[in-house]
Amino acid sequence: MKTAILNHLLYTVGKQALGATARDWFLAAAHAVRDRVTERWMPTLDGYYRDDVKRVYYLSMEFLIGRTLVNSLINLDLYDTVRDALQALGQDFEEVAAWEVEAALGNGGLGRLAACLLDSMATTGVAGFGYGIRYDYGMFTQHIEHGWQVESPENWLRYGNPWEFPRPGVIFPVRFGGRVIHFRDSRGHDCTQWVDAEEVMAMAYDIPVPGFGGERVNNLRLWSAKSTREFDLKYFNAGNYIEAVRDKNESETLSKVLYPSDLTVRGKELRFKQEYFFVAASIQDILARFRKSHSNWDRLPDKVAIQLNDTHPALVVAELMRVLVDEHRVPWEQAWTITQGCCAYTNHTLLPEALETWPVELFARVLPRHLEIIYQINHEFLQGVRYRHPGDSELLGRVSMISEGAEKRVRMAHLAVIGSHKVNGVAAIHTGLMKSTIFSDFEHLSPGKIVNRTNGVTPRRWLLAANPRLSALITRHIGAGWITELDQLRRLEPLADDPAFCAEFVEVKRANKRAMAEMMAQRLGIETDPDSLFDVQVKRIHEYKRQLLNLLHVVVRYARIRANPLLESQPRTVIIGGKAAPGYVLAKLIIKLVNDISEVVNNDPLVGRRLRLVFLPNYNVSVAEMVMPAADLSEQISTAGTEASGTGNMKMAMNGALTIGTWDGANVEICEEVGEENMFLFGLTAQEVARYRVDGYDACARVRANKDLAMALDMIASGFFSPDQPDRYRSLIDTLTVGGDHYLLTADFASYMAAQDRVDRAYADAEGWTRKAILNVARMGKFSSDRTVIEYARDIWGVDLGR
Ligand code: 4GP
Repeated sequence: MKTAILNHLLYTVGKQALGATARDWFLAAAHAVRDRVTERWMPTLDGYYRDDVKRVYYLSMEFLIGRTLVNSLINLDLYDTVRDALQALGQDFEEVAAWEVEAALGNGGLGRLAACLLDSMATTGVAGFGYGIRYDYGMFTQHIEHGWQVESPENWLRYGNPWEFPRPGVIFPVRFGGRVIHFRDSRGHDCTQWVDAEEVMAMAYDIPVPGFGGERVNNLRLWSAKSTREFDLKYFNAGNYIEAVRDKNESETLSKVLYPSDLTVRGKELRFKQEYFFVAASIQDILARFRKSHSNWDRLPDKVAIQLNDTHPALVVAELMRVLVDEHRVPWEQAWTITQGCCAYTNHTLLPEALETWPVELFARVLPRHLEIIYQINHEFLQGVRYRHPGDSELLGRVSMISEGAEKRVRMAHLAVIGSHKVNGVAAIHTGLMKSTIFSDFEHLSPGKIVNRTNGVTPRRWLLAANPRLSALITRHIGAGWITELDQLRRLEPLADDPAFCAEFVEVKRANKRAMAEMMAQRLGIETDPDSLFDVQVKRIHEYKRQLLNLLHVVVRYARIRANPLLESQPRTVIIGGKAAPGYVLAKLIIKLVNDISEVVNNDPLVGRRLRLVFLPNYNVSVAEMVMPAADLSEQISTAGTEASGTGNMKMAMNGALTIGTWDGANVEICEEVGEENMFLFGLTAQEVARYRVDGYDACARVRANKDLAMALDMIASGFFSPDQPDRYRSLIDTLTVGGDHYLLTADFASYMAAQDRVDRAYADAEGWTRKAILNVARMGKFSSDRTVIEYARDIWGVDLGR
């Protein structure tokens, strides 16, 4: 390994040991590791051909991968080897590894789930291939300036990406615009052609994805847009250099940047084109691979499963139909059976504003043939519905793929549902709500099509790699089997009553908190007490996730200390982190509020060590890997019925945090596993929320009825935390009062405060808390993404894993 690293330093990086920077060493080590990965990658792919296995294609606009070095080392069991080799070369492993820029090709939960599923497919033996976009700029970097979020572009490729293989030979044309012609060919067949379209090329970059144990290495293929003409000679010869490269620049904007919005961006033509761009390239690639060993199209669903990660790749349905029917002359009916047989769709959100629709006008201009195909699919689908439910024109209007209104739009979720053989939600409650709300008509029309697949997270990254202290402790006591069979953690249960184990567990948590405290001191200049309760809410900033409810608790806590400076209170460090979509004004205001409150609280001498509030800037995968192991309390406080699943809730509980949460998303199933006595559940249920919404709700009356709530809102609204601009938060606070409080913070406030009191009491009993924390870890086996993948494989992908 030492030689391999030195060789790469010299021959790949072009440096000598003398004069090499830590980044050079990182690049050299990464290349040496990539060699080992590649050695196992080729045989894996060969084996898939040889055995003609069914392949699973996971199409996702986002893969929030994070850093790769440590994860690869762990999956290949090379961690010690590389650490020692670097040490022998006079380099500190951690310092070198810290130079890796993370691949942040995603916004949040949906993108990180995609990355966890890739790891689990490679580990469990699914021939799983990711397809996505190689954005030049991933998720923006968040800076905090005077308390406000400021975004800057994330130029993650500046120093090259050592993990990828460019494939200039794997390049496909993707077309936009033009028009459709229908004609009869010489044999009298009706034909359709899409003509006069503009072309962009999609070029592949491959990133190997090693499974744990290194037996299998799968592939993630990301597409990058390339212009078809490097230079337009006509302009170039005329001396107009700018015109000559304009076309190149325009086509290449397609893969330039990730849209930095979680939960869908509305109406952006470039986004629409990005979606088609990666769909069209992926379908060409998938079919070319299939055609290498098959000539009968009917076999496609036996050999190809296409999973649509949300509706962003839903154009697959129309594109696959187009290619089969127009290009390969497969009869329509047969093509439809094939398409439905291949496709399945995962829904990640019920929020109505996040359900993707595109104007018919845009379709007609950019993808005219696809619009025709969608109309045809819709026509046939609606005929079937009309036949079964004669006279129910309202039903037809509701299930149609086209929404009528001032502006006609294509409902991408309907296209995905109708074109798939299975549709899934990501937690039991979410799937239930899908069936009873947004997709209730489809549930009646095709019972059994909608199924649940509760999310999971990979224990390799989120426990083994992120929390080496805890994983070593676990392995010492129950062996290493848990790494691939997370249910084995159950064997820790009896140890929750073993004082020696408990002492070790406490020591691990304390060490993780100390490391986190050091990081906060160093990077943010905020001193925190590692013996205080670390209360953590890290996720995208969104009204439905209710960071504001968390802040109301902090303000009340602060006011209580001020009102009674001698008050004994359980020391707390409240940590909040997350990015706001750049155009989401209220979310950005919430970040400013966190920083304003923390400024006041952290500098108030009356408070002492009893309370700290920290905003953690630029929350990303690497920061998450540090935070999850250090959390005592995991805040999962969305309005019931709004968080589809959540996965941060799983990561924190797996690392021994107790959850304070609502009856929402996967919290419900975490509770089933770990027991209600080991969590702090509060608030309205999803049914109650629905009833409040129907019956109407008087938020102002709620505020008047609760002194603490009224006081906290008043302090914020009157400028107590923003003396430089006293009315800064009036509009924000108005959303909770006169604005009607859509996310029902005021309704859940009292019950949240009561749950926080239970937290304090529980934490005061150190032994009792440790026991609960250990039981949380022991009972999290269900939330491995290996389990999730095995469930998808069995009933959605039709892949036999022999389990
Ligand atoms: C997220 C959901 O909000 C989250 O509850 C879920 O755990 C995650 O997907 C994975 O299923 N949705 C998004 C999005 O990230 O962009 O819609």
